[in-house]
Amino acid sequence: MNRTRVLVPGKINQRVIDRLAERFEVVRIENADPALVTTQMQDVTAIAVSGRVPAALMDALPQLEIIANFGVGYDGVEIAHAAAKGIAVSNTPDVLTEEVADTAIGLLLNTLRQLPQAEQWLRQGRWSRDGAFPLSPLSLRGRGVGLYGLGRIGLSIARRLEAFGVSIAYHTRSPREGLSYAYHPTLVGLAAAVDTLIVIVPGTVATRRTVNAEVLSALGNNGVLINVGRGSTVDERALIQALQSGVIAGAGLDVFENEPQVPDALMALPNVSLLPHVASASVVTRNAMADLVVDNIETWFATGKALTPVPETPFTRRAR
Ligand code: NAP
Ligand code: 8YV
Repeated sequence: MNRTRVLVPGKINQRVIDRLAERFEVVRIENADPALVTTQMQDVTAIAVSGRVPAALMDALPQLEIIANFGVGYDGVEIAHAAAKGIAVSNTPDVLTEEVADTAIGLLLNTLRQLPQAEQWLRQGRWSRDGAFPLSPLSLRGRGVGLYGLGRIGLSIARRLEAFGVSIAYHTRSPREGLSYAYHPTLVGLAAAVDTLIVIVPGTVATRRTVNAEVLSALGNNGVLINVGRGSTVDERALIQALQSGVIAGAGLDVFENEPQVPDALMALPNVSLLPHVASASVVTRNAMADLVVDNIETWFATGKALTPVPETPFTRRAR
């Protein structure tokens, strides 16, 4: 009997491949280029992906039913096209929430207290040679933290921040019920009210480059920007200028506009802490994400429903 074929464009966590191979025929192509789709791949009904799925790749696969995205953020998938074609898209919410919130707090402390630089000072023998590491100009003490995004991960970050004794405010399109954090209907209003801004919104057309020169200026010269959402949300050129000229005091970034490229100008700055998109990158959390990718595909074919479909594609298999 022919086994259901699942296409994997580009690299993905090995556990996804191993688990898929138990039940499906896995077909791999180097990247999401539709030109790599051969006539033998015309019966592919599912994609498992960590990265991009352009509209043209969907169009090259006439039997495609489901795209299972490795990651809660699915900005790499042309979602409007999938929705218009009746292709279900699933993502990996919840299983990474606490890990990403932990990393956001780590990045915040690294940025403020220069802990990576202090460790380098020790490792380079400078503690014994030159004396104590210089005092960090910035501290979390007395700060007001604003969350741009208060969904699953944003709320987990806020809960952690409560224990640090800082004030907490947020901006989203609609206020969340039952929370005591101050709500700001505009991003610039939030930035003006706080000195620390944590970005944890999805990368969408509506959030694109919304952290711009005006928002950074409102954050002020003691301001610190932390981005664990998507690089597309921040105007990177405006950020570099703001950091170079003292418009804000520092930044901690896990995500960038053009990953894995990080601008030299950003790397050269002493007042930034940079991570290579690792917020969910522990073995335990990536395993849970891999399992959810495969479980979505298995459940789709077994029951006709994805486990964690994205809101734009609430399809069942029969009613697509
Ligand atoms: P979520 O539960 O869907 O939360 C999204 C939040 O963003 C909500 O509070 C939503 O509130 C707000 N939001 C969305 N669009 C907005 C807009 N245009 N203006 C203002 N607020 C907006 O998602 P999540 O699970 O917390 O994940 C959030 C994002 O984090 C993901 O989409 C992904 O891009 C990123 N992420 C990054 C990493 C990493 O490795 N760095 C790991 C995991 C996730 P409203 O709908 O009320 O506006
Ligand atoms: C992953 C992420 O690094 O879930 C997300 O949205 O950004 C991260 O957890 C990424 O999806 C891996 O491709």
